[in-house]
Amino acid sequence: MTKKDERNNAQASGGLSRRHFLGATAAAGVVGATGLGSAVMSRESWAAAAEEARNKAVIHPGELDEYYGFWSGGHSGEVRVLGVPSMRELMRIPVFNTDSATGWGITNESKDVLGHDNTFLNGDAHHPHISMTDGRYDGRYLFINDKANTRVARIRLDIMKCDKITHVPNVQAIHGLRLQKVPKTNYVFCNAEFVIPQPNDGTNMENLEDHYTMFNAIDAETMEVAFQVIVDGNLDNTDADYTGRYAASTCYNSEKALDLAGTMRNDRDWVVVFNIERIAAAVKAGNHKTIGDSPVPVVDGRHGSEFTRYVPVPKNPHGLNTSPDGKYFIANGKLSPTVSIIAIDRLDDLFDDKLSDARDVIVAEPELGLGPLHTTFDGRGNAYTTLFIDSQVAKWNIEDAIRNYAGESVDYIRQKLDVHYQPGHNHASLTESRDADGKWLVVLSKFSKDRFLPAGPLHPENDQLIDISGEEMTLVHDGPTFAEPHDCILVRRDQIKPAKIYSRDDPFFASARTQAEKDGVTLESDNKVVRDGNKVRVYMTSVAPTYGMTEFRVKQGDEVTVYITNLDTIEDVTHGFCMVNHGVSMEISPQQTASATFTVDQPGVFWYYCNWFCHALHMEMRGRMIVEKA
Ligand code: CUK
Ligand code: CUA
Ligand code: CA
Repeated sequence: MTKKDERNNAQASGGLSRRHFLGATAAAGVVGATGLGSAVMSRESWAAAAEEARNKAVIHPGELDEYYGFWSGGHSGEVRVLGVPSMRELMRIPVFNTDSATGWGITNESKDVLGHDNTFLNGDAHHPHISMTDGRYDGRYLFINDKANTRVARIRLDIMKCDKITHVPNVQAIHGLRLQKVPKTNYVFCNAEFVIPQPNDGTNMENLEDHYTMFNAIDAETMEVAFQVIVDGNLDNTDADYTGRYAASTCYNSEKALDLAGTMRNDRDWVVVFNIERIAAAVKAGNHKTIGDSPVPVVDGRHGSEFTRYVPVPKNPHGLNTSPDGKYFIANGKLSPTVSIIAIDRLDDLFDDKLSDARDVIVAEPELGLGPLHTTFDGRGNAYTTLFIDSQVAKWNIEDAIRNYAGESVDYIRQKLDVHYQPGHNHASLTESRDADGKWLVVLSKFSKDRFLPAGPLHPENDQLIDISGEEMTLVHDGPTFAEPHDCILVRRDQIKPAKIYSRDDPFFASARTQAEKDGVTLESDNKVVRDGNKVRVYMTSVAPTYGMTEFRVKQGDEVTVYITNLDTIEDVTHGFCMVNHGVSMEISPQQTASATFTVDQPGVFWYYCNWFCHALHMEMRGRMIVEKA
């Protein structure tokens, strides 16, 4: 242990024990930028401040929220849109799941995205991130990973629908995902978590030396995988810097262990730093290989490579977060009570081999409490780290932690706030961009226990809203939420520009238009049945409260595709189409075309009806499919 480390440890254990802190906070409420006891509010003024904070989160009927929040839906496979600070759920965007309300997974337009041969009914979404230009959210796209089936999806934020899904080859379980911030989001960086045999074709299951995982970059426009980088160990979370040149990922399994105890054997695992410039240059120059049938360029970034550096950090690190001033990567220690702060301006020297030790890029390793998982920022120099085991959020000052590590005796902890319970991610407003504004903090707690009315053995999670605009964090809202948002992102409402109705030339239903043109049908006006062997295409319009056709005839055994074009132009007049007893339902929003294909096995009369309430005569919006005996 160095002198520096000794002082650091003495500071952390002596001066800042959790018990001491809890006691002080409970007694009176502690404020002040210099830490404990510098100014003590009366119980009354503390209560008044808390009341004021809570009132800020109240959005009255008819008023709009200041922020959009996009939540991952965890293993529900969807994305949810909330208003913040009200925490009202505004919308659900089905992505990796099947959705009865909108027809996601049922319609041809969704199958164009999911793949018509898609057999996956599940997904596991963790990390939603919004595209950026020059380090600021540009509101174009949201990207999200699917750990369950090794995919990455893109959502268009104008229509709030998923428009592309990429299956990442050669790897298993895409987990950590972040975007290149500067000059703009050209790459989506994503980590494959699990180490697998290469090739994984059953020929190579015993020799662990040939097993590895990879860091992946996806082209944000084409959604093709641009390159893959072989690494030592495994990969957990990732983030990118504000120069566009570096990305960094945590590894919790440097041991490449297959068992739990094995993954905890080393006191230090590492952060892998990726030199994006060098990797992109090598790929461009053709200095790469490919694996199996996949055309994706692969470079080797294992120890000794020019593409990566391995920075040892304690222990099974999890979250990796870039500070909004662009100065630091922060790796969260999980099994260590510390976070490791990496100075990004030392990475050039690290890659040029000018440092004697890779750990020379670490400028502080503050002790925060038990189970640090993720860190977020207020743009005023403070960081907020979730402590999973302590069930707290620690607010701490980055520059003070660095001074402390350098040997000055300075308290860097500002406050610890109890949360309920066992927090994973936390996320402050605009925190991943240059515009981090330090107003709101969402803490995504994994357990809710006693916080809500019980609803059976399965409990909701608890997303808590905390006001961080002042010196003191104040808890203002509990938000029950279902299976299991890992992460969220908060953007100013002016940064998102949703469409009110569809544009008729929207590429989302381009394939319907292509088919209609082949059939000589005009989607906007024709109501027509086109027979093509045993394939029948039924084109109809809809205007509240009627379909363009109240009856169509097909034959038993036909494969029927119904295309509906909603001619309503009034915002919010969405129609539905549900074919009874055929497993078909879908949304058709104003000016949208939607289609679904199904087989008619049974002769008889089958009603179809509108299932999105659209009019006083919504119940009457219906028609009959007449299936003649074969
Ligand atoms: S991970 Cu879930 S709590 Cu998938 Cu971002 Cu850390
Ligand atoms: Cu159309 Cu309900
Ligand atoms: Ca480990």
